[in-house]
Amino acid sequence: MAVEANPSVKLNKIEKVKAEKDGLAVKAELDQFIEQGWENIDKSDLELRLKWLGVFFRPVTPGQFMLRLRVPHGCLNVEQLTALAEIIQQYGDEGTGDITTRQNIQLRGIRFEDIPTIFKTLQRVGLTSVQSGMDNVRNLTGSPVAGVDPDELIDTREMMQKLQDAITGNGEGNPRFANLPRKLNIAIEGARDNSIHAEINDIALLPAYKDEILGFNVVVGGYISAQRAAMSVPMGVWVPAEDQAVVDLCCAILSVYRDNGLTEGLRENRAKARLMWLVEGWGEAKFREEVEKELGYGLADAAPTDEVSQDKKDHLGVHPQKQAGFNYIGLHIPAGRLDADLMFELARLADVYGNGEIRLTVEQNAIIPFVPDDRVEAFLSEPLLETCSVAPATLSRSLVSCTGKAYCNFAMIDTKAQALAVAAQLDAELDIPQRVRMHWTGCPNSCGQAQAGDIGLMGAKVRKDGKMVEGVKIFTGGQVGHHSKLGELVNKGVACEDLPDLLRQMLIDDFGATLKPAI
Ligand code: SRM
Ligand code: SF4
Repeated sequence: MAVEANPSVKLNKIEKVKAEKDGLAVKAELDQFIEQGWENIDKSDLELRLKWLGVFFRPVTPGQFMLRLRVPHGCLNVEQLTALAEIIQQYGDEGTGDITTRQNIQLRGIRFEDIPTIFKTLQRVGLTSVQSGMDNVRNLTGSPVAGVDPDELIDTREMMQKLQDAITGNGEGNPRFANLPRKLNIAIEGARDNSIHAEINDIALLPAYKDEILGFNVVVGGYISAQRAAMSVPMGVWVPAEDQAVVDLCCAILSVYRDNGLTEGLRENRAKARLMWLVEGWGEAKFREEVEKELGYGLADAAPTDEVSQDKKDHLGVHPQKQAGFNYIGLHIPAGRLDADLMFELARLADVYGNGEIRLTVEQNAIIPFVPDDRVEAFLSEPLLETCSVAPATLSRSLVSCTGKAYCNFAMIDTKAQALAVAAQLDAELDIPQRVRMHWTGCPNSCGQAQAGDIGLMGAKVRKDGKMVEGVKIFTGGQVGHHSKLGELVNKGVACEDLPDLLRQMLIDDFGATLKPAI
């Protein structure tokens, strides 16, 4: 949906690109682009508009594109995971996948000319990559153990699929919500442990009882960016746990955000364009009023408390399900990195031991549900578990890392490789008596959510011995789950080569770690 020109507003660069031609317009031009060759297509189409289809040109690996899917709730089935593995298999060593911090999948190594065929494959297995980048609603996150968690309050999977369908036009692309002032993140939590970091989503629904009816309290405006990290604030409303009510509310918020982006100045400055700026600019009362106007009816006041009462689970290991006799088993995927063989093997385990489902988590791990009690032992002796452990060492277990230098041109460090190496070294040296969630992110955009970690590491250039070298800024104190809070910057720059020593001391001083006896 094009934004009408208003001569009194100075549109930012990206808004001008969108005003010239809608992002989704490239869908109809794909065949022509392929005929031309990616090297010859317009820069705005190549680097920006193709992201509306989930196709990302990577300046670090020109000619090898990244495809960002949508995996609402992180729920995949065997057929889907196998299809994704087959897609990257054809690219040999260049073909990799990542589980993202929004429990989603990105595929890499993709050749431009293969995209139409890949889109057909995605359609065949019920997946889409549409509207997964730029000024769109990103992958919708929810509890990765929905439907199997014994403590669950609301199974939000169907609701989430309906919401994705409404936003994306059943996966075909929906101009109605394809030109927001900026990206927008939505999370819907049906469990008690806030497994999806509600507080850093632009819109988040948290389970809450109102007059003994189960529904959600709504919080809005959470986000992280290079300029600012903000916790969400209460919208002051409650919505019943009914699919249509939730879809209508989210769509109304999106419409209000979209339609007021111009008049409220959001479309002028991209650094001040996330939903929070509208909520703060208007105040919560007016924001609610505008959303109610859009809906055409009033919303109920928020319930006094929500039902988030548990520490955040990491879901690794074997856990009994609400269905007697069955277990969900969480596997650690080192730094979320997948290759075709690993994906085939995960799919096989889900097929042979489970009910064919694979779930992804925002910690970039995988869960296989519905493993019967009498199959758990056999499952645990599968060779894949040597790589994807159910009980990794403390630091490796809770590691989260963004893409980093290998593929992302914003990155100042090679996050995934360093994160794994540092965790392995310190796990070998220390006994650490408690969970320590280390979040690595390659630049201030903070895709790896440094502010959510017990320890957050953000790529930076730092000065050492008179030279600029690769380093990190350090955050501490991030809390997730019940009592969530953002971490704070405590060290403005340490060289990567000095990091293991510094982290070892931090773990000893602040997390009760002790040195393992030398063997
Ligand atoms: Fe992100 C931009 C990767 C989650 C904040 N993010 C990018 C780009 C697209 C930059 C680019 O064009 O190269 C990165 C693509 C690199 C690549 O090749 O993979 C990128 N972001 C990622 C992923 C893949 C990190 C990961 O390894 O998991 C995550 C994909 C999620 C998904 O499936 O959709 C990812 N990004 C996040 C999160 C975490 C979250 O959503 O919980 C954040 C912080 C939360 C938020 O957005 O409020 C995040 N990414 C950003 C920002 C800063 C946004 C802002 O308002 O300024 C950018 C830059 C931008 O949008 O201008 C960015
Ligand atoms: Fe790239 Fe920076 Fe995001 Fe990491 S945090 S994926 S380096 S944009």
